[in-house]
Amino acid sequence: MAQPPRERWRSDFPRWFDWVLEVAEIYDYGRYPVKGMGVWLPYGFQIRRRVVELIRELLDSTGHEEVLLPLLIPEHLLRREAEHIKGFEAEVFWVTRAGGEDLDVKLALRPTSETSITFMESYWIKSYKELPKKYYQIVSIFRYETKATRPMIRLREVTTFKEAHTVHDSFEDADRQVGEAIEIYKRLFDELGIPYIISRRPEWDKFAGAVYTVAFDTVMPDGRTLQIGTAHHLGQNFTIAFDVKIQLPDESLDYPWQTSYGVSDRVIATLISIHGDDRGAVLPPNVAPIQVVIVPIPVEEGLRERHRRYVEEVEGELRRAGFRVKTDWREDVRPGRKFYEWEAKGVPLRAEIGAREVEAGTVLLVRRDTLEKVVVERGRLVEEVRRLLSDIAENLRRRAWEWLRSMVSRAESVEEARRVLSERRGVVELPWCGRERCGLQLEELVDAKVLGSPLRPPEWVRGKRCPVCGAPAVTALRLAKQY
Ligand code: 5CA
Ligand code: ZN
Repeated sequence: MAQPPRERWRSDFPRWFDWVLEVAEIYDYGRYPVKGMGVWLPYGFQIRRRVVELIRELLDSTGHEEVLLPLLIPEHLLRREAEHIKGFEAEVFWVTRAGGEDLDVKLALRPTSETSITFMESYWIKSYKELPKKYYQIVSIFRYETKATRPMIRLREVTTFKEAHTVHDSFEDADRQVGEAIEIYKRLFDELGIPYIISRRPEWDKFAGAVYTVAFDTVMPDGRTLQIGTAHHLGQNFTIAFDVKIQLPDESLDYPWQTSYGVSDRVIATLISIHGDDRGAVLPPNVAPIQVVIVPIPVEEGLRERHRRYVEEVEGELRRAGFRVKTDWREDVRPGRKFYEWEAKGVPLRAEIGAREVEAGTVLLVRRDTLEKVVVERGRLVEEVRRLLSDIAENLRRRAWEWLRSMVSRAESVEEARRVLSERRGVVELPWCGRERCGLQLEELVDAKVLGSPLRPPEWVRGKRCPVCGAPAVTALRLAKQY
């Protein structure tokens, strides 16, 4: 079988990403005969499982309760909140027939679950004493995306959609919850070494039905940004629409406040992309299905038995120490070919064991992130592997943050912003008067999309002026070429 060419990680990122998903056997995309829907392969599924476990740990440990709601939402529920359906109308998949008959009530494949969970909350929650209440589910959602679909990044079936839904007895408590969501996502992304920028989305780009939206964006290897998570303050919009009332301490009834926040397959797409290189993926050790791959280097006939035993001992020792290890014993594949495959799959450490290692009582370790080689004595193997894996995690995180920081710049004029974004993309911050009209015009003039503003107005805009209207800046506006 002919090998696909190695794509260039930075200079041709979309093709690199397609290539890596295939060569590393992570995700089969583009062959299943429904557009925007991919297949998780065994190796990819294991990465996904570890990311999902991390998300569960973070949510469970902060008082979130996992639930599971139906996939189908009847049309009248989805239409109940006016802004929400306005925003999602064009993206909904509908089930209109069943058992050979037209349905009386059209059923939507959930595009997200605010409507169905709020409907149920009207039965579940009666008093402020039960609040705050935090639910989440990890499910597939369906959106008929019209922008170019992409594996994991823009799907029509999002298979790893974690949506959290919370209920509160005041606006302020919901506000605080958005803050908690931000802290949880920071921890998630930090665990995965994914760098991020947190912005308050502008009014014209908030979630359909939200009071405000806070988003996490990252900068992909080609300089385009990707939204990797969002948290929304929903106010009382949904509880009023669904007539959910709770009793307050003074015994009066009022509509509770809600938030929702979500992440998706994009998180996995990002961790694969951001740490990669021209050889393929480089997986952070905490989610790598295999942390150490042992490649036995063939030896002469006479040494074969000893060599086999030595390799098995090394494997056993690492396994007992708790590492995820695999020995690639395939006899019909040459070591060089094995290196290539395991590098593409992003295994953090490779252990080579040949005659030299057996004779000297050592193991040759090769780091995937730097390709550095380290000769380690058997007696210090476990300790050294532990040190190297944590060093790799740290190095990936540091490298990724350096990259992101290098891709965020400030500009004071439209021309400057436009030039930076067309030369190297990334994110540009401009002083902004805060007016929607100027923001929308900046998108046109700079030829980029608005990410929003920092959560607090930055110092540096003080005394600066909006490049569109010349009024004093109240905050900064971030613009980027987005995925
Ligand atoms: N109900 C809210 C909170 S869960 C919600 O649906 N928010 S969202 O629309 O912003 O989606 C949450 C996250 O899912 C987004 O931040 C984005 O990272 C991811 N996402 C959205 N659409 C897609 C898609 N078509 N493919 C992959 N990921 C997506
Ligand atoms: Zn202005």
